[in-house]
Amino acid sequence: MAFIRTSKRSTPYEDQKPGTSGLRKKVTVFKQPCYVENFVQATFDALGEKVKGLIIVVSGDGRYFSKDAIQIIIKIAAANGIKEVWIGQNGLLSTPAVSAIIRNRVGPHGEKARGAFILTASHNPGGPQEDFGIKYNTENGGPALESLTEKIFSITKTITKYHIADGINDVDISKCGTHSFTGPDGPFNVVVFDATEDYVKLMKSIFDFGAIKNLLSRPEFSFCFDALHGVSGIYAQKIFVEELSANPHFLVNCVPKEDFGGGHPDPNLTYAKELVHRMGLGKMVPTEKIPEFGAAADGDADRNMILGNRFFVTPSDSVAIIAANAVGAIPYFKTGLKGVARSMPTSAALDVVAKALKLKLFEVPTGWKFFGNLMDAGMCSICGEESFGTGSDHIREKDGIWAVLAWLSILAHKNRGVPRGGKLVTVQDIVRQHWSTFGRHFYTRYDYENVDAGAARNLMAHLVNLQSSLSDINSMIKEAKLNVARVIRGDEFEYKDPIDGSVSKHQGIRFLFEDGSRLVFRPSGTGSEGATIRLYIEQYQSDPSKIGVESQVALAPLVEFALKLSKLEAFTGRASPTVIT
Ligand code: VG1
Ligand code: CO
Repeated sequence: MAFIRTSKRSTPYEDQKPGTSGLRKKVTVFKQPCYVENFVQATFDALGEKVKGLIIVVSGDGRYFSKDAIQIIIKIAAANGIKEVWIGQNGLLSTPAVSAIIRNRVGPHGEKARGAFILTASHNPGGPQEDFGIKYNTENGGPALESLTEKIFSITKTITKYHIADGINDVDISKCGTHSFTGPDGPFNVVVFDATEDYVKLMKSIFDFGAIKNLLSRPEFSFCFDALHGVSGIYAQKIFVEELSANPHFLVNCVPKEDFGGGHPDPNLTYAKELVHRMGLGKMVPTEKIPEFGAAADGDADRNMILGNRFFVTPSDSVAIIAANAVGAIPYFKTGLKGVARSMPTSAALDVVAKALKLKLFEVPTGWKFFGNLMDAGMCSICGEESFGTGSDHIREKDGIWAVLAWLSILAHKNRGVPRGGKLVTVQDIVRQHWSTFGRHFYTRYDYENVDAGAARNLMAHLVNLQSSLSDINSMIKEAKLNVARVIRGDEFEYKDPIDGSVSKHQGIRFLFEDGSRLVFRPSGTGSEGATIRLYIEQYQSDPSKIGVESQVALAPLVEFALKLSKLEAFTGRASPTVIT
């Protein structure tokens, strides 16, 4: 079928600035005339001449409005000289699967995709009144770096036209197959393929599926995976049930829904209610037997939460434990780790492991894009964020299902000597063992969602001012008899990328204490409305007699101090946070 290229006039929007991970707004905002068109055209303009003849991937977590956006992007891509658009069946691909496809999938003539539009607002809710998002990933499979997103943003502010194919009708993305067209730049194809095949192949090359299958077949082992109605469900079905023969009853909410069943597809103790209940961590005691292992992923399947029987593993501990056990338990790492990395607010549990294993540790700002250069340079194998993000250099995104397979591998490894029917080493045993070897980093995060934007700015300005009055702060600690150590430093985190030398400033306000404790404040860059303030609180404990204390109890003095110091309630009018992790 032939099409022609037409250029349509458009007027710019002022608010198309990509945040921590792409452009995220309410669906109602994305539905404004030319809103999607402008952003997509601006991305092609920012990439410049090199878009001609490229293959790009377009898909996402299946949230409401994805199908409309896919059809628009196909037509704009065709008119901009893209050669092929690769789409997961039904427009579904998890964020990690997109990254894997860019890096590994090869077309019939040996060509690879060089970029992707990922349609997701990740852990934010979906539906007509909720959130949508578009994120551009580049040829290494990772999110576009700030240099590119800044360029896209500046183009969106002055854009006057976009190009669109005239003569391409909506493409049927519900069936696998190729749709061929001819345009002014030559042939243009839309290729629809199975959404799971590339990712499943990659996972099989990383993990020992035989060992995991053996663990899952043990009658004394049970598992519960909750996809929260996000896209991870299709991968869970393929990998856990079809490849690893897990009992299908181990999976819950594994059919993707456009509105995620009305919930937040956010794998934490507040939003993953059903799983939290099943694992015995809710207010009610479950009537069914509690599984040994529980896990959840977010809407686009790049986040994960790991639970044991009545036990929560903090994401900061999770990455440290994976790093400490990777070489023995996961074939991909058998020759050793190249280095490890964490985002700044993530606890230092990983630092202690890095020191013991004599590995280099990198501390980067919040956002997975900052790990990309380190991995491309072969300096980092495993990395993580406190926000339920864990992953490795197998791709350039965090990876929820990978994290679950990593934990299953560690469980399989620790239980390899336990006879069938014997008492299993549990998730809790593994974590407690880790704490007794490395010490424990008590950790909590308070999120204040949808705070007035002006109030949030004033709060941050107040915190910046406090950095120059540490002696006053320490007198206050003394006078109020707060049970916390002396503050020795207050600063704003700044990062210089060791590979490309780029500098990222204002990445969070830190107060560092004499005993290694930390308080971090930063505004979120992923919200779609108002401002979200995050407060991160951490304290290290190496005394074995104090390691078992309840986390919120251990951290109470620091929390009290953080709220007093920041005057958070006075600034925001919030007496308590929206979510505590
Ligand atoms: C949050 C997390 C950050 C994560 C980002 C994207 O960003 O804190 O660690 O990388 O979300 O995750 P912010 O700026 O709101 O704190 V996802 O799963 O939403 O792509
Ligand atoms: Co996500």
